[in-house]
Amino acid sequence: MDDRRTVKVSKYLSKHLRHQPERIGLTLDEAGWVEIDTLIAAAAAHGFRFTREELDHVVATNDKRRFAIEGTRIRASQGHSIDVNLGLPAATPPPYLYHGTVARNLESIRSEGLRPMHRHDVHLSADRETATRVGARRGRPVVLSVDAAAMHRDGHVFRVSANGVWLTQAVPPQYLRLP
Ligand code: HQG
Repeated sequence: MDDRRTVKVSKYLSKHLRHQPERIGLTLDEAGWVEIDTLIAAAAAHGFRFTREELDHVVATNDKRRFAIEGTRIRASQGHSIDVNLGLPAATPPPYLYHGTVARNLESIRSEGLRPMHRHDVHLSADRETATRVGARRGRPVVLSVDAAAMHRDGHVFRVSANGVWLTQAVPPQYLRLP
């Protein structure tokens, strides 16, 4: 399976396991899971064919471990825009977390803090390198530090996805350190 094919299948999975399952007639359960056989059949019925072996390869080699398989089912580990309850327990964050963005968002972030925008939660990284990569998707990356310890002390809830992304509902501006 070449890299281009792997990325293509991965993007297809992201689209239908996070955002638009109905586009191929899929229904995810409330935690975001779907039977792998059902997914493969629905994709094929809508003109995109891939094998179980290809799916396993994508899941195993994905750079961000975006997908999780449990038994006969698969789900995206985070990043949904559709309503799912991942059932992740609340977790104690490290003292600082990081968020990668770009300069054009800073003014608004300075006044209203970080908001989940079209996703469920604000996504935060445990290290600056990862946050830099996240920001770089949109241009020259700018990395903000989040005083996660203070947020946690003040009652904000954090969860960590199966692939190590820290999630919280919003980050008010007073917890942010901007460049
Ligand atoms: C920005 C990818 C203005 C925020 C990545 C970001 C990540 C604001 C954008 C994951 C704002 C939202 C998530 C405010 C936030 N005013 N702009 N108040 N609050 N923003 O894609 O964090 O490849 O929803 O800075 O690697 O960039 O999909 O979030 O620029 O882990 O697996 O609004 O998506 O992973 O963009 O990325 P996104 P994100 P996957």
